[in-house]
Amino acid sequence: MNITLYYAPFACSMVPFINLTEADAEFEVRPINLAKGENNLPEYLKINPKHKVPFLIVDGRSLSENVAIQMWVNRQFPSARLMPEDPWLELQAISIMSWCSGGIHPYLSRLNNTRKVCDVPDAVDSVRALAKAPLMENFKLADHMLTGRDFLFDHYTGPDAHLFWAMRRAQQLGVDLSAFKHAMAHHERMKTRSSVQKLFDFEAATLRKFAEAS
Ligand SMILES: N[C@@H](CCC(=O)N[C@@H](CS)C(=O)NCC(=O)O)C(=O)O
Repeated sequence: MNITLYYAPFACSMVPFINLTEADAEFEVRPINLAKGENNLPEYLKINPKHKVPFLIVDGRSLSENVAIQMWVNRQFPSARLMPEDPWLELQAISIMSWCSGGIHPYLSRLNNTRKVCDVPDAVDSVRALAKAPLMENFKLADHMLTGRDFLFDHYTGPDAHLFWAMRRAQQLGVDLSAFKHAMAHHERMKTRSSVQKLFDFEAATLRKFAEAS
């Protein structure tokens, strides 16, 4: 089976990178330089008109959207136990991943590029503040969910990587999450996983290659 993941440093495509690694899958990574607009080049638009990452190609068939990609990884590699086995808990896992991609991610995108959502002069600080408030509300919920537990479920599952990305990106974009002790403990725990270490190494190597090429 040929698995290709289109990925960009810092982006939410690190979630399937981590989970494919957790599943011990063999996969090829095609880095996309978002800062250079490579996601809007005709050759990428041809395969993914949504111009986003992550994007997965499996034996010539393509799949977009993080939640669907993670469900595929879980189905393909069941022994990795990337979703809870109990059907109701599996739905809870899908609910958490959908929350990360639909409830949290859009506010991170606004912080990342305020101009994309509001081009009114001098509105940057206001857009940032309006994005930050719901992020804090959401991470407070995550903090409650992680109180007294190591992972979102009784063992590591895919949604842990999704939340990890969201919290990492928020901090990279200047949001202080230190008040959320349980969520931050989860975040630090995630950093010690070998899949996450592998991601960090790959990200650093990709950034070096991007810098050399420019
Ligand atoms: N709903 C999508 C969102 C993917 C997404 O927005 N990815 C960002 C990077 S984190 C991206 O590719 N942005 C480039 C663009 O919007 O053109 C998912 O969850 O997979």
